[in-house]
Amino acid sequence: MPTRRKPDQNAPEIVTPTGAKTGEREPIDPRAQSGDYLTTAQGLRLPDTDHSLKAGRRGPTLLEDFHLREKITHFDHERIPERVVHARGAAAHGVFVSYGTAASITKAGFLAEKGKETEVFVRFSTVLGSRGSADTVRDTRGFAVKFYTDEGNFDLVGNNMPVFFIQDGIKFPDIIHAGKPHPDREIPQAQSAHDTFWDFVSLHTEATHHVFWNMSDRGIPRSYRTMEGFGVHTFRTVDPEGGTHLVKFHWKPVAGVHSLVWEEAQIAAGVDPDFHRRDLADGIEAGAFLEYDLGVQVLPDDGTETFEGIDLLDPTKIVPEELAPVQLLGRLTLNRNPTNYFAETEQVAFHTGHLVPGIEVTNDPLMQARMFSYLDTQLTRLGGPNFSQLPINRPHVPVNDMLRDGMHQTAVHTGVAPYRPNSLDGGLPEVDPEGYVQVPRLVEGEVGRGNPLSFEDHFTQPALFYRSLTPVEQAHIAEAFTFELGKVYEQAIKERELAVLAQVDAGLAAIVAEGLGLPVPTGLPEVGEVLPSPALSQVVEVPGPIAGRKIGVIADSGSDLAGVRTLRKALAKQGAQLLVIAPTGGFIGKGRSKEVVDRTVLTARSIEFDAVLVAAGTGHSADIKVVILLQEMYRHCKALGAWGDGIEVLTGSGIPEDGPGVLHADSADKTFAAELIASLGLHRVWERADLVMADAVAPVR
Ligand code: HDE
Repeated sequence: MPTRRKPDQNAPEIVTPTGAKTGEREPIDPRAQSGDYLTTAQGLRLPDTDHSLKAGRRGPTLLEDFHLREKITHFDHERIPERVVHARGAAAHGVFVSYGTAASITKAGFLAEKGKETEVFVRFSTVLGSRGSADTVRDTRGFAVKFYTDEGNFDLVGNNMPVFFIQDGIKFPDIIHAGKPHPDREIPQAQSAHDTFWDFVSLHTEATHHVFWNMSDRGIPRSYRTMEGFGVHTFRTVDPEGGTHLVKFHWKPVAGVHSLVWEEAQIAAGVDPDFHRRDLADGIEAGAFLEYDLGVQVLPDDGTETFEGIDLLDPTKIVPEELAPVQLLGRLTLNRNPTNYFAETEQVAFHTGHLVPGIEVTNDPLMQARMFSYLDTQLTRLGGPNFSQLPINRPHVPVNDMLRDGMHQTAVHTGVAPYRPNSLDGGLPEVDPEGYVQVPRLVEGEVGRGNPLSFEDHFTQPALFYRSLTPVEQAHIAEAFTFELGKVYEQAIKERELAVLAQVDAGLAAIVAEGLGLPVPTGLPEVGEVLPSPALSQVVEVPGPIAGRKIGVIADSGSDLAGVRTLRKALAKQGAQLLVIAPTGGFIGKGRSKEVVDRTVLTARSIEFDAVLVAAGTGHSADIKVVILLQEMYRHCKALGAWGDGIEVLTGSGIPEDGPGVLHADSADKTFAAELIASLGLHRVWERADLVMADAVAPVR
């Protein structure tokens, strides 16, 4: 019979395999391996791992070869189920530093305390594709952030779009079934341009607003660095005095919000399916860290759960920033790549229910369903209920949870009384009255299935979004609808979606209908005038930062390599990288002016570069790869330039010398560098936008 022990000495302790008590920061050995010798899983040293144990050199393999069996058995079970959505992802570690501006709206320490640093892990993802699918497909992007706060983990599991397809979580399996590849042939992979997707969204018109975001440039981000993030739902925050506030979370990228153009995204999906994850990892490795400001729109918690007529519980609605400005709370910097993809990026488990005091959920029916799903899904994906013990998921504060045993238990719990109250383990663990307590909220109403009436308006906000954009952004939307519906086989689905578009904006419906060769739907009510929200546009008129951008320079041994160096220096100061593209690999130039060749003409493709230059003295080559590179750059609205006689290479490839965004100078001096940086800062030369669009959808022409 165990006897009562003194509490101070015998409090239940959880000891992990690395020897640290759970809750203490683990001295994580990222290799989870030690010693210089190859061993079995039992630590037995091995002399050979290349030959199985056989009876004779040619003989059958022996069952007693325990090393062979261990190695193969483990290999056979290396895969775990991929995420049912957001399977394709890439992640990074970082730090969040609070501006201290949130003190009046939340007691959450990591937000309220000025200068407070909190470690974070962020996973970006696409939604529809499998783990091995391409990064640049047209899709929503996940933006999931785990804050390892002093009060436990807080997960902000958001997206790069502020609205969602459905208003009620019960439809989530349905929209995902519709968006995933068709069940008979398992095609198409990672795309929405197919019948079942458009069948669903044209029948569930609440999806229209999110569909507009997907069809806009937001569906094909340039990089994770240039992507906004949104918590989507309305959250409730609680301040130190117990006052409550409704908030919508936003991530504002310091590098601005930028996208690819559609043809570029398509090329990248083939040429470099890892386009976004490569950019993320390369940027961090080069010291060009990714930065975002976390902000909130603060809305009064006055009991109506609406703001200016917008239902705050409806996740298909935004609150325009002009009506409620985003107040910045702190800065996130992603500054460290994961050490092991599986251990960290694959095994990280986010959950909307990972909350800290001062931040609460609301009755948004989409959010309520998520509160169940994220815990549940880990049971299959991570093989049981102990996934919180995985190093990447472990909080950086003491954990004493009375949860015991189960598959993959790695803690060695001490004590005999994982229940409370108890008299055997010193009465521990104690409960903390100051711990997480939901603010009281009144719940009443008849049990039943159905939506509030305000959820019925599906078209005003897509119209607000569309009409707030610049003509070139609107043209991209028209192009995307025409492309996607053009891939749909069933005419009835196309006609139904055209009817949806007509109710949002008749002008847009007319362009898409013409592109599809179908009649323009008539006689439908259209959204009337809306007050535009310029904050929704991502076209910039003032050059923004260019950190993380890549600039190619075509050169050979005869080129002005001193000029190349001047430009490299100027660009490096801005955090951008200059890459030399030459006919063959190795070096160009001689002696001290030698330059490493970063890409050969064969390995360089336009999608990698934000601008391409031709150095003076570069011999003109009729190499088709150079011509394709330059023409694609021009078509994709990116800066091109040359100095000295380098301009002849450009014009020889069909690039007009006086074309918009074609820079030229006598030498690669500071002025030329400044012009280039300004052009990169504008992101695209939109005057060329129509070059890459079909006539039917290029109203800017
Ligand atoms: Fe998710 N979602 N979701 N989701 N979601 C998952 O969780 C789910 C929703 C989001 O990088 C899953 O661990 C339901 C909205 C991100 O690991 C799963 C509903 C938003 C990620 C799940 C939603 C998101 C997920 C799959 C409707 C934006 C990737 C594997 C009620 C605010 C997280 C997993 C990561 C992942 C369920 C709707 C964002 C199955 C049921 C809205 C960024 O639990």
